[in-house]
Amino acid sequence: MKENKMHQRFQERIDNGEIIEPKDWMPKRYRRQLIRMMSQHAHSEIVGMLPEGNWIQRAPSLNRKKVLLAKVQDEAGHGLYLYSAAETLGVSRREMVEGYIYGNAKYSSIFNYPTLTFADICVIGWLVDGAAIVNQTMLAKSSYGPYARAMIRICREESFHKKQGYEMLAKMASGTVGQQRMAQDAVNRWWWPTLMMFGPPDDESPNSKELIKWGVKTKSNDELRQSFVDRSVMEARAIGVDLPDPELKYNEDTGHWDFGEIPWEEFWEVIKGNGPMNRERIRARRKAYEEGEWVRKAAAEYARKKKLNEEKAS
Ligand code: FAQ
Repeated sequence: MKENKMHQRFQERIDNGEIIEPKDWMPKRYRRQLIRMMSQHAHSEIVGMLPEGNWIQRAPSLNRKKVLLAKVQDEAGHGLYLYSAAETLGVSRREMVEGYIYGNAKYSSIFNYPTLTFADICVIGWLVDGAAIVNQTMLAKSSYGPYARAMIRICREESFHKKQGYEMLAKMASGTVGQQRMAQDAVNRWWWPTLMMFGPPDDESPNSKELIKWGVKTKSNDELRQSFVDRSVMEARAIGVDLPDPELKYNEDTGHWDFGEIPWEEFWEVIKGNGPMNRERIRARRKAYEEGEWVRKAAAEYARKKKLNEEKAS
């Protein structure tokens, strides 16, 4: 079949809601876009362990410590499913990992902010996992089978993460005056960076049009951001914290909450590598990667010997 016929057939499959599997024909650009997006997503899960990991030893009780430890382990698992899903597109894990550790592949801007108090851990669960769920629920319907399937389990776990963060924040927001201040301060610092997680505004998002045409994304960055703002307003009110935006106002005509201007300059600086924690995050990941080289070598050698023994025995 000629190349343009194959493109046409591929688009028909997408438009009919068919799921694309690894061995199916796909345009080179579809494959490249998925590798970019899925690997960025995987890196985000792994780098995302750092701000929370910072508080495991300082969690205020044994129970809080156990929950946080389990959450951070879940994020590692998400990174691994996503790397495995991306490998089905013919890229190696080493290539992907080295792409952000030594190259300029991206990971989510949100993980370049510091966690200053334990309230930040509560807010990450509520807002950051909450935003991730809004985005990932959409991706669970993505046209690429391995990505969509990975999202189903990830969303279930993120949903638990969100609830535990919200519950902890609710407790803090109804605690002593000092605790209430700590909770509000964390909300003030994380609110705008969380809105940036959804990506630039639609008219400045070069990838959205193509990703939507191919059913990888089914909603735009702004649509998802709006849906997150709408649900967060109610959740904030219910536990008595304020969202730091004087322009938040319910719009009777649209049925949505209007919000103020996002500080986009800050977003572009963070994704260029100039956020408060970018350098430290990369330094930490590079150190872990280099210190783990012997483990990867030992695993490869073990696999080689095992295969050799199996061949001898057969
Ligand atoms: N950070 O054209 P668009 C989590 C880049 S998981 C950094 O709009 P697209 C779990 C974008 O890559 C969080 N870079 O791009 C957790 C592109 O640059 P490129 C991660 C960003 O792909 C919770 C350029 O800007 N989730 O939190 C960001 O259509 C708690 C132009 O942008 C995912 O990765 C950003 N925020 O839409 C873990 C979900 N936004 O690559 C631990 C999958 C944009 O052309 C603790 N990804 N850029 O050089 C997506 O849904 C999409 O890729 C978007 C961006 C929405 C992130």
